[in-house]
Amino acid sequence: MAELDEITDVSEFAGPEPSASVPVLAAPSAPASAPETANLARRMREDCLAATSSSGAGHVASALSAVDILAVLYGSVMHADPENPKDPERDRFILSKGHGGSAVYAALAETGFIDRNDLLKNYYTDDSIFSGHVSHAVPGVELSTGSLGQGLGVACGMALAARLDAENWRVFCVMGDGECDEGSVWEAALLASTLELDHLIVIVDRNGMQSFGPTDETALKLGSLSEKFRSFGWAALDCDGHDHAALKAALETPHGGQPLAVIAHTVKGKGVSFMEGDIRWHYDSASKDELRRALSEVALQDGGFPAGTVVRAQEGAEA
Ligand SMILES: Cc1ncc(C[n+]2csc(CCOP(=O)(O)OP(=O)(O)O)c2C)c(N)n1
Ligand SMILES: [Mg+2]
Repeated sequence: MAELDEITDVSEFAGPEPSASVPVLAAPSAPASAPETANLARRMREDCLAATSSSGAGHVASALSAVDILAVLYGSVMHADPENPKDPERDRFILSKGHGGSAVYAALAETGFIDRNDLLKNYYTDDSIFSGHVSHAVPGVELSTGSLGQGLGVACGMALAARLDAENWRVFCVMGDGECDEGSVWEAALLASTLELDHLIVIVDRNGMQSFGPTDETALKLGSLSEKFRSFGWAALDCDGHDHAALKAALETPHGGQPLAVIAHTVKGKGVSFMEGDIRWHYDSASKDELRRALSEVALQDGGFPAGTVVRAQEGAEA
């Protein structure tokens, strides 16, 4: 914690100075294109890494796994207004795998709901609203989670509320694949299809790992989750959970009369070579040297724009 100021200034790891025509992330009313959501994802990865490393928090790999899903949701798919986080018309988002909360905070910070410096300084510190498992004390967060298997039931309730109020907003719920070992997930899944909750969209972060290792070897055999959801009366499809165009297309698949499940195939720790697929990073946080290496890798993943461009533009640098 003593070196917070150094660590939270991720711009030192970024690329060249921004050019005069800085592309700034589009407002939610004008959905971002694939390069812009790629750029959003890169900035989110920087934030997840910096926040978890400086605070000594775990679960960085779980957050990195879901970053692309959240970047597409927040940057391109969901209707959500940072100026009005309680807008009754907003789409609702639940991170049911609440241990990956730093990814939600990063999405909220990088789309203007919360202050990024506040997040990086206070994440996982005593009395902070930014608890390691996602908290609804943070503006833009609908539901505190952390005990796995609960988010989908709440998402069903929200989708039913929208139906009863004749509202058009949707509910997006991201779950872990290990989380699908919980019986409550499948009880809620049956409820959703029984009630034909077609405003409900689940995205399973299918990284093939849970807390002790591979899902199918260290816990229950999950097999094909899309087949399972279909057999439970859902529309369901598989996609690459790091391909933004594929994710967007999957999330916009027509599914009239049925809830939709997108099984997003991901890599735990995605974006940092020494974290990818290594169970250590379910628990561990990066040392200062590891953070430096991780950020320098992530800085190269900028969706076609010079690394560091939008981070500095948002921090008020003159474009
Ligand atoms: C009900 C419950 N049981 C156990 C845990 C402990 N736990 C935290 S993360 C985790 C693994 C989750 O794996 P997965 O859902 O695949 O998420 P990933 O980190 O791979 O994205 C477990 C078992 C918990 N949080 N809640
Ligand atoms: Mg998993």
